[in-house]
Amino acid sequence: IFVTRKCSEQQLQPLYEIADVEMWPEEETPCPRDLLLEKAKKADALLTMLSDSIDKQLLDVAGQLKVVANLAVGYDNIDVHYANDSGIVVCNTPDVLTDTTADLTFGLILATARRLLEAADYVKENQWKSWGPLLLAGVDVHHKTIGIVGMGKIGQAVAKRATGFDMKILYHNRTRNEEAETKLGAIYSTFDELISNADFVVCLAPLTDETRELFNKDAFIKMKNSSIFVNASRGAVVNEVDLYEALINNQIAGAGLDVFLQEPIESSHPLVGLHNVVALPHIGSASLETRYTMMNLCADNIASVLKGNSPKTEVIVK
Ligand code: 8YV
Repeated sequence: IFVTRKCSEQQLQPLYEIADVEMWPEEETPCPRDLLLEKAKKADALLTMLSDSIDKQLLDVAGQLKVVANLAVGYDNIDVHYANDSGIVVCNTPDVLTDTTADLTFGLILATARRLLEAADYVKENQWKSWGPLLLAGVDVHHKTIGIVGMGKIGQAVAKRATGFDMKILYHNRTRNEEAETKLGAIYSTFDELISNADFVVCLAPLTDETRELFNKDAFIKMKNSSIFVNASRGAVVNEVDLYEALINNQIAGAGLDVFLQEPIESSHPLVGLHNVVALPHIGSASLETRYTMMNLCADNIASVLKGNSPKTEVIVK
């Protein structure tokens, strides 16, 4: 079993009991492609990260591979069709990260609206010399309208948090989400209705052909000048040049971003330099509890497949 990033051995214990486990020893540096290809040739199982491309080339050389367990709910780094057709099981980590990612998304909403990072820097940089009535005044979150694009489990968990802030909830999704409508009062809207009426436009949709660059110049023009855009799904759902233009031309008021087109980004990235952008290093599911649980689930899934049983959370695409 090859694990492509340093993980907690304790959480992967079930794997050590059934096979030889090899782990790329770096926590923050991805396993080089050449090494990954070499390891894939001899592996029965891979425990992978979003930064590993599990494509046709890799799947073709992986002669004895039975299962790929991705430490993420998203699987846009994996050619699942091809893996499924080749008889290789693909697993992800849904559910266990829902609340943690929703907490972070709501944190981004609050941080952007209430200028929390600017305010914290203000204190750290010793600029706080007196008080002013409009000093670092942001905008309210409570009683505003949130528009959630992608009402899956994480979207619904964000909507649940929004009810605690007495927000009006609009949502857009491929299919209607009855539970969100009946339990949380979420109102189904077309994409255009949502983006033109929401104060906070929050994207939690997976990256697909339909969502790639969904947030582009046309979309930002339709959004309110006072609106804040929040993205905790995938960077590629946004055209980043168009977002930058929308922010500097005051077409929208701010952005809270946990994800980017090419990760990691550098501090010289144009969006990072804007005062009204809160940029985070893709930490949606990054609580200790959740990351350990995700590792446990990956280990459990791999062990099940290698023992000839069904994994708990398999990804099958049609
Ligand atoms: C990942 C994520 O866990 O689950 C996802 O799809 O984007 C994150 O929660 C993280 O990027 C590690 O791969």
